Amino acid sequence: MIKIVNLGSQAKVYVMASPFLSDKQIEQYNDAGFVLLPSVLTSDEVAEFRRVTDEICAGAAGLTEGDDIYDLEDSHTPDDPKVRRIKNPVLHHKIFKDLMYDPRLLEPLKQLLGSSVRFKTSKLNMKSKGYGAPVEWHQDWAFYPHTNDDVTAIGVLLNDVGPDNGPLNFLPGSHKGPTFNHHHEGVFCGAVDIEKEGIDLSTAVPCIAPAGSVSFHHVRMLHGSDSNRSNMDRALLLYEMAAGDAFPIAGGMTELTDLDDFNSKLLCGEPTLEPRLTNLPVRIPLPRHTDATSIYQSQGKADRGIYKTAKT
Ligand SMILES: O=C(O)CCC(=O)C(=O)O
Repeated sequence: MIKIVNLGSQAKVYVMASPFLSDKQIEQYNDAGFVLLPSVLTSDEVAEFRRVTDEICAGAAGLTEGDDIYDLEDSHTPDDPKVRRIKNPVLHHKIFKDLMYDPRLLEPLKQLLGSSVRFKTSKLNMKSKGYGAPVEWHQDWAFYPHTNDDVTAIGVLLNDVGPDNGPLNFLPGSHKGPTFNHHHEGVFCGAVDIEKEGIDLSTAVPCIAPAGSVSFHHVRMLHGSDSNRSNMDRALLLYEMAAGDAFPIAGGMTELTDLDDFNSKLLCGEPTLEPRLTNLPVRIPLPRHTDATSIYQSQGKADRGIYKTAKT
């Protein structure tokens, strides 16, 4: 991997940047539940991701409701399109698929999950300036428990992220604790009642970093993000990844009826029919709101959030 370091005037030094995590970074992931790698993508690469993203978002003009590609903000109208999320962007442009195989993401991933890694799904949360919706505190594990928790989310920042444009917040160490109740009135809503559970968020860490930075957060980590009331966009590309021997217990991809499809999602390593089982706290994310197709919609079913959507 070659990184160009500009020393001013005309001097440039070419440095071989290792894609591998240091022991300290691995320790941080294991202890805190997340690790942040600053400026992994170049500014040209980020610009290209944003160009493609804008191109896809332009397709939401004229829509009256969300579909297989777009999750729309509550304030969206056909004349004033507002995309909240591009669903599974790897299906919509090659650039998103190629990045999963990039050693700058794949090598750290293998260090965290092992030599066999399966891609689950992807999403691109837009959190646009002025109105981008909040995501209430939750654990991804509550949505898709597996036979073991070698499951992680990779976050690629497509904008500079500061304190005001809705950074993702992590609660360090929470990945070692309980799986919190994500139900409201007996139905899965995908949000934790922070007050009722007595959770102290005072040590939460905002994921603040330049565009092109990459985070990895553990599937049991509590996290959430506020509405974007600033004048700076905050698009975040997320990939959900699992160790090859982590089999879904519930949630997305639960039925596992198509083994070829399941195995085709391996980014590296060999397929197995032998799940690795670990003794972990699990809650089943059922029953669900059948009319809720995204985290925003299911969280909207319960008035238990600490964030409020910005008024547009
Ligand atoms: O976009 C965000 O800030 C939150 C993302 C997240 O946690 C999710 O989509 O599950």
